[in-house]
Amino acid sequence: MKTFKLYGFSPSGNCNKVRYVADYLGLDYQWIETDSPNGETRTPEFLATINPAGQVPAVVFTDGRKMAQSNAIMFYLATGSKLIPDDDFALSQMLSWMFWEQYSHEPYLAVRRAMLKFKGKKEDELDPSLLDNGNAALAIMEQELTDKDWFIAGTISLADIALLAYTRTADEGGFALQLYPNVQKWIVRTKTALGI
Ligand SMILES: N[C@@H](CCC(=O)N[C@@H](CS)C(=O)NCC(=O)O)C(=O)O
Repeated sequence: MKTFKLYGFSPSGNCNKVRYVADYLGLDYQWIETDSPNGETRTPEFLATINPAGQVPAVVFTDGRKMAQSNAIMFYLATGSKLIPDDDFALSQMLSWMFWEQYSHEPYLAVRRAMLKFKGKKEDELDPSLLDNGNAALAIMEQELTDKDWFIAGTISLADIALLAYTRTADEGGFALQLYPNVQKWIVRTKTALGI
């Protein structure tokens, strides 16, 4: 059994991804609320004992081992479960979506939301490329979901959970989810499967 402390900020999609997996798998963990926008991940103690990169999510296992990066943590927690396909090619496809999420999706959907929701910015103060690139990411998801319910292997996997985290809150970043009906249906499907 993987037992751990999960340092996370409740509104953060990156942190919630890990929480979704841990809850879905019924893992034994303690959530430690960590106010990242207000510097709680940048204290000398946090940097020295939890994550030298100064970010959440971060986990500390009961044996003292630590891990950061949402998608890596999810992968470790879910290893051996049905959230990761057995087939090597499907597993690599799952990872492909998870890398894409961190490089081509989260930097636009999460950042635009953070600017509006936590940094007090107005729409007209934001870099227009955030909206354009975020919509490009949503359009790719919409296309991918044209003829399937899940991103890979015909069932929910970590790819869906990684992508759900900031897609479900896209409206808070000023994105019009109604333009993406396949994505909207997939959000409901994935939330239902996770029981959230
Ligand atoms: N790539 C990282 C991103 C983590 C991240 O950006 N965490 C934010 C909260 S969502 C944070 O802790 N920011 C505080 C800071 O950088 O000072 C992951 O997926 O875990």
